[in-house]
Amino acid sequence: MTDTSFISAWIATLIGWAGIALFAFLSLITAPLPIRAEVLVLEEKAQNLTIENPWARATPTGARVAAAYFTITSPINDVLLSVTTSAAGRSELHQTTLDTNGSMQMRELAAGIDIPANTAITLAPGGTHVMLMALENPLKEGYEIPLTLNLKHAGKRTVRVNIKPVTYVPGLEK
Ligand SMILES: [Cu+2]
Repeated sequence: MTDTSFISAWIATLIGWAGIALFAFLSLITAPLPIRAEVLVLEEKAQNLTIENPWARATPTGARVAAAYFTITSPINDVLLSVTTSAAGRSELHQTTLDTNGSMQMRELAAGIDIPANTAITLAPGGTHVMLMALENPLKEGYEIPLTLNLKHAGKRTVRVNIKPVTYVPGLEK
């Protein structure tokens, strides 16, 4: 093999590799585009979700836990993945259920809460709720606390939770 044929073989190899790299790069930037566009449309639609009537009961002095509720409606299928608030050390999504002995149990909804399209999902006492644990301060009637909802498609939404009287029952407004 002469020097020149060695060099031209080497250049051919380089061009070959460059071609593969260019092809890989092009398929990387072009192929996912339709998928990405679909996600963008989905996320844009998801922005029209509404969160109504966020509320929580006031807590008695010394209580370190509370529950928060609201009604959420989304134009697309979405998932409420988690919630956070500066008012509590920890916040979880919970489901209240009756066990076989008829006693109330709570379990964490680690996978979140499904929000089917165009269906109002209401978190309420005795059902699904936001569990606020390690409260920084008691929740005082007439005050508000911020609550940030983290949704799969709509992203993060912060609402202000109204603190209702400790005896408040939804639907029995006084
Ligand atoms: Cu709970």
